[in-house]
Amino acid sequence: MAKPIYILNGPNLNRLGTREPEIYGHTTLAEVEAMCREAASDRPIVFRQSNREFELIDWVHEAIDEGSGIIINPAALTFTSMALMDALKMFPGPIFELHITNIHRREPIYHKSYVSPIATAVIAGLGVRGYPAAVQAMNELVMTAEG
Ligand code: DHK
Repeated sequence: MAKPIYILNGPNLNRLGTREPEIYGHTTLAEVEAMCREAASDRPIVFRQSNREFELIDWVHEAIDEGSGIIINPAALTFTSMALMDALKMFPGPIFELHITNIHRREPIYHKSYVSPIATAVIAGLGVRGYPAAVQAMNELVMTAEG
């Protein structure tokens, strides 16, 4: 069985759809999950969200053993968590850092990411459609790696 792509979401993304819709849109996280499952076609995915830093780190550890690739929207932890960065450094496969908004067009506090220096790619500013786009690209990458 093909190893799953892990899609991990950080703090406050459980409120997607009602959280600052003028910035993050009206699509809910459950709808984003459905978009990702469709984009993944036969590839299994693990789709999770947590407001707890340690839980995201535990899931990265799980992906080290079980996953083919990681797509992560660390949300605010992007700019604060060296612990999450250190966990991601141990992951042997491709890592996509994903943001719904273009963080580089926002206030300076959103400009320095701890994840970007270790990510294979960064997707920011496509809105929620960045998720299925990331899944499609990741699927092609890991399929190539699996030969
Ligand atoms: C989501 C958040 O929660 C913010 O803390 C980030 C990111 C941006 C997003 O665009 O998906 O800065």
